[in-house]
Amino acid sequence: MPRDPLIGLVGKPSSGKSTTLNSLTDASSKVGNFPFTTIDPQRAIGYLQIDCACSRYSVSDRCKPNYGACIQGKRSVPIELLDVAGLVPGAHEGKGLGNKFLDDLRHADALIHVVDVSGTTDAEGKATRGYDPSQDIIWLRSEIVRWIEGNLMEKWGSIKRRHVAIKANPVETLQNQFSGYGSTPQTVARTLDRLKVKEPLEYWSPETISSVVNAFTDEKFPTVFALNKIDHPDADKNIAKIAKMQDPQSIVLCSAISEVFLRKLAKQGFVRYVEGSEFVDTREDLLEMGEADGEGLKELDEKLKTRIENLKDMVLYRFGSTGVVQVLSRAAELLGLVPVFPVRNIHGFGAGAGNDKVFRDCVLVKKGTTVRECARKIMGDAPLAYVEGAGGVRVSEDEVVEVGKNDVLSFKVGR
Ligand SMILES: Nc1nc2c(ncn2[C@@H]2O[C@H](COP(=O)(O)OP(=O)(O)O)[C@@H](O)[C@H]2O)c(=O)[nH]1
Ligand SMILES: [Mg+2]
Repeated sequence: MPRDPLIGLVGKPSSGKSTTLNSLTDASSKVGNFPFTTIDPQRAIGYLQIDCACSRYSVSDRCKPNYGACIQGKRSVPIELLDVAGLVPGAHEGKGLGNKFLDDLRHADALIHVVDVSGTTDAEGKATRGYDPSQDIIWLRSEIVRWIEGNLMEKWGSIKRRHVAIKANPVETLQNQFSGYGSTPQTVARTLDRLKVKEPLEYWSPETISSVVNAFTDEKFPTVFALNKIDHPDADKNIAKIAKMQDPQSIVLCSAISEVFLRKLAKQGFVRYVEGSEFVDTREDLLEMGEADGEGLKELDEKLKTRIENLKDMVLYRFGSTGVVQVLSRAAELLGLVPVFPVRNIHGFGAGAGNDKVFRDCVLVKKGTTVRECARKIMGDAPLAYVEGAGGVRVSEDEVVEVGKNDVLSFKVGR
């Protein structure tokens, strides 16, 4: 049964992982309650913003998610996040309990590497100035690769002998070793396809093994770089350097602390703030524009006013938002997550008789997931009679779900 996707936050100490996690999970009351908001200190539920199926069928006014929220077709879907703290240079050799933290990483489907681009923390997270954060991207990646490679090389002799003795194929042999990282045979097959390795596994050189581990790391842990602390004056030059090294698709600029601050002010009634947007309005702003809503907001003292103005200048106006919501969306994009909407009634999209609320449920699955796998994930082992898609047409269980295709499904149980 496919698990729910899990996104891991990695980064050196003090890069802003916990702040980013809080900024993504401290959802305001409009998002409603999810039963596992805090699972343990390292795990939390974030909200991924997606386009809801309700807008496609013009029923947004009746869209009432069981979990998360949907406002005019923009839906916040709960997604699990994991704060993988404690990664420092040397972690793969056990430094700073690094092995334990790398172990946590096994469960993640994608990573958000939170990078402190202010240059005010060194590789170990200690306060400094002028540190080059592009180094963090290099060493952190290398810790993960060396950890996986080390685990593999420890047993390479016996892995090889077994491989030859049972005439296994390389996918089987590697999958045996990589299943502990949550790999599937498909992950391993894609890794080997990409490299086009020709030699039989028993003759692989250390260089070949290294490139296999590198390619596997790319397949198993697609990574978004959250360049955090863009509110800091030294951030620009560091961002420029990293932008030259990395695929632009993998980079998102953010200021986690700004998002936390704005959400807090909104909760306390000082500003009106649309989470993840560039719009922050104070009482003064609203009253000036003749919006009576302004009356509902509290007065700001000079200090708060200045802080908000600075935040607008340094972050919102320059970058368009605090960026944290995009960090999560980008990770979901890399993973190719598809929102699937199970409904009981395929014509009304509701939960059943006498219930006019629509699209109560939404589950996130990885790209390439079949209708059968969705059914198992949602219905468990209940025997499936048939599946209906939008318009009431029968859908084959072998079909793959995609955004806009086979993503609204009604599972009919029975023999
Ligand atoms: N200037 C600035 N500081 C930040 C930002 N995000 C986090 N910090 C600060 O960086 C420090 C470390 O943050 P924390 O989230 O605890 O880092 P962690 O060790 O990676 O979990 C704290 O003092 C935060 O207030 C940001 O966006 N801008
Ligand atoms: Mg932390």
